[in-house]
Amino acid sequence: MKSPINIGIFSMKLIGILLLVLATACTTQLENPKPDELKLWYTKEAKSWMREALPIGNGYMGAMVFGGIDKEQIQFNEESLWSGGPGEWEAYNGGNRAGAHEYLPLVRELLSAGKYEEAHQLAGKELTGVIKNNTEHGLWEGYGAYQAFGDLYVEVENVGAITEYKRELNISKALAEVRYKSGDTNHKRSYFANYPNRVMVFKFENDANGGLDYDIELQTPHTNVQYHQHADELILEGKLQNNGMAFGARVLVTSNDGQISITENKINVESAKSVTLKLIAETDYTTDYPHYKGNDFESHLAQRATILKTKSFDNLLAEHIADYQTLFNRVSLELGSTEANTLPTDERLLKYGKGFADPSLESLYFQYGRYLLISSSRPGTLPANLQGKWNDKMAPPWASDYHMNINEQMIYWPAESTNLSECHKPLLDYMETLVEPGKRSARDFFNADGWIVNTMNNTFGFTAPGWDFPWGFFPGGAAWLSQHAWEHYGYTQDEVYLEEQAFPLMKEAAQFWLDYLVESEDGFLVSAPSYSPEHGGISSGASMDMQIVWDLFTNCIAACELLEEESEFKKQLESAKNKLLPPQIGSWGQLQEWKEDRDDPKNKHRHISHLFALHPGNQINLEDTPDLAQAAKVSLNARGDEGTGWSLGWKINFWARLQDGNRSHKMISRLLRTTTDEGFDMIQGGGTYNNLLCAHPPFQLDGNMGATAGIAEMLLQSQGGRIRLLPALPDAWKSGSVTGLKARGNFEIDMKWHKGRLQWSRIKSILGNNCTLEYNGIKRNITLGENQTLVLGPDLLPLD
Ligand code: FUC
Repeated sequence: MKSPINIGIFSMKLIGILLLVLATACTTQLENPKPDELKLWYTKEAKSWMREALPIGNGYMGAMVFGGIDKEQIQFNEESLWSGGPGEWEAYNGGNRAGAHEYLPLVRELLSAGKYEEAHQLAGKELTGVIKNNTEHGLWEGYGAYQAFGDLYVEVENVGAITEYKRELNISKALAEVRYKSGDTNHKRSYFANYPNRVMVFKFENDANGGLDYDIELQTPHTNVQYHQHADELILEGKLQNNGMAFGARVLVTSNDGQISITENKINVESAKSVTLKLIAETDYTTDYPHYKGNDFESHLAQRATILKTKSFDNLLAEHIADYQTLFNRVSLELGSTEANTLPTDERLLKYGKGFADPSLESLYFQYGRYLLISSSRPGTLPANLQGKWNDKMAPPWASDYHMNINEQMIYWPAESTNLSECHKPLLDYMETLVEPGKRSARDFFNADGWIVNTMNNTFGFTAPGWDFPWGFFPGGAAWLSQHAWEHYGYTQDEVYLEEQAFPLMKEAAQFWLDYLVESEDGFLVSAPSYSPEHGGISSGASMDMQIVWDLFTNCIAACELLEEESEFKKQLESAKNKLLPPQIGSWGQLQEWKEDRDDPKNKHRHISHLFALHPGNQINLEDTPDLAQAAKVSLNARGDEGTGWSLGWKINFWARLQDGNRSHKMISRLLRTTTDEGFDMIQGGGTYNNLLCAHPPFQLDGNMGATAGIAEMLLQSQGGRIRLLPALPDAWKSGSVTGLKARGNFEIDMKWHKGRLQWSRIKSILGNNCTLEYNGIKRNITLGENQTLVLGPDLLPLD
């Protein structure tokens, strides 16, 4: 018979084994997913810039790589090269029209009298911005446009038939590669954009006996330029014809084995097995209002060239990958893969468009959005514009500018939720540069305090309404941007930032609205005049204005409370907020786009501005305002499931907020439909080019980013003080996992689900904040210490 002690030891051993088994089970269960190789790849060289070339970028510069076999083309940009502004036109002053506000009372009187046509005429004439001349798309003199910078061409000696061609972009490393054989010779090329050293690096290699010849040439479409060649360097210097902006680029050429020589404006490398090119570029632009110039780019380029000569390709690549992955690797997403995973991306996209389920194409698209943001928006750079930093034209669509009536905000929607908070910084810093010119616009047009921006913004402080009233008038732009200032705080909880950067921006944006709102006959505060973005007519109190102002006032009040200050200002906001015209439900159950009930149920317009309160705002939600949420649904259904790229991107988010994952997924499928349309389709549109860039059409970055944000929103939501796990999981993503998504309050969340049901979630509180979690109707308050992690089961109870 065993003694009690022995039994004790025995049972302790048993418990130990059991614990071990359990622990092992948990470890297997909690193991982070191994991502598929995140690659876009093709078996042909790119012919089309917009549809096929592959984008790389370091925030400051962008490049499109074609992978041409005999002649490589690398088309590149530097973010500040813009036409227009004070250099072009001495009288340029951000589009402002001195004394315009004198017409404001009359416009308001006409509106009150119901004389909309006359109000529109007058506002169109007097409350619009001034540019030098009004010509075609993107050729707006004075306003200017983002400019193509140049092309680097490399002629490659190929001997024999070309086989095994492969062109790829590995977004796990932010590295593009081309490989092929010419005869028996293997060729390999690598391309990446290094942020820490602000350089683009390209390497051409072959294993031919005695090496091969490469001819390198730098070109620019600009005409006022000089080319110089030094021993191993191509130098380009120029000034834009349009505004005299000075710019320069350098290509440093190195080869361990080849003979480097110069002919005319080319560098020739003979008998080389390997050639490395380092490309740098800069301009004399600064963000300093009102002149926007004075950057000593020549000495910066010279200094950088000296440093770069000491850095090897391997050195720069290792540094680049480490830097990039610090951001990129924070989030992984697994949605399950199918055999389509093995196909080249263009074929895969085609198959997807025919209805073949390919969830890992969707997760690739999600990660591609993160890749594009990291590549076009890093601390110290300008924000990503309509095309990120990629543009091959002098007159790109919509000037490739900053559109503030949806597009620019959408580009930054995924910044916080997909754990790229640092990439949000350029937008927040850019906002600061708009305050001074924006105050001038508020004063000139509305005789109001505070700052505004309208629909279109350039790099030269254009903050006036656009020069055509129906699309150009949107003083709500700064208030909407202020949501970004607030959200950055919401996710990071950085109070120093809130006090020093966010609150001043928000406060001055709110000050404008305190001045601009007027009391309507029925006693509400409304905006007047007001124009629902690109979908008027002119009226008072269009819903989007009211919802954005509600959002701004709500956030400002919360900020005042957190900062324990500004009690007078806070009181003003509270009393104004109580009088704001609230969202209204119209005759067919819709959420009204205007104060008046005049929505057309057949209208399919791409802008769905009156649903701002549902997303990205939170004034309307399923729980607190179910009737309004239902009305938003009615409106959304009426608008239908088609739309331009960004419009579809927004619809993914709307349906996610309405917790209809299948409908969100339908929008993703629509967006990922393959297209070759490079024109301007303003109605049906939408789609994806072979390089996975979103087609408005034409290419706009917003659609990519709206979808990336939407996918995050389907998996995790944290608005309204609660963290919802898998709130809009579609049937198409039966099993999967995600790591590293961020929730407001500075939490990091990982989840794994199986057959549509959450298996576990892992929540980490970076700052030791408490939170409320919600899944499948269960709610639980969670207490966590600083950097503490908790693993929970589907019942939201701890697993370990
Ligand atoms: C807004 C939209 C257009 C386009 C442009 C860049 O004006 O209405 O669809 O996206 O921005």
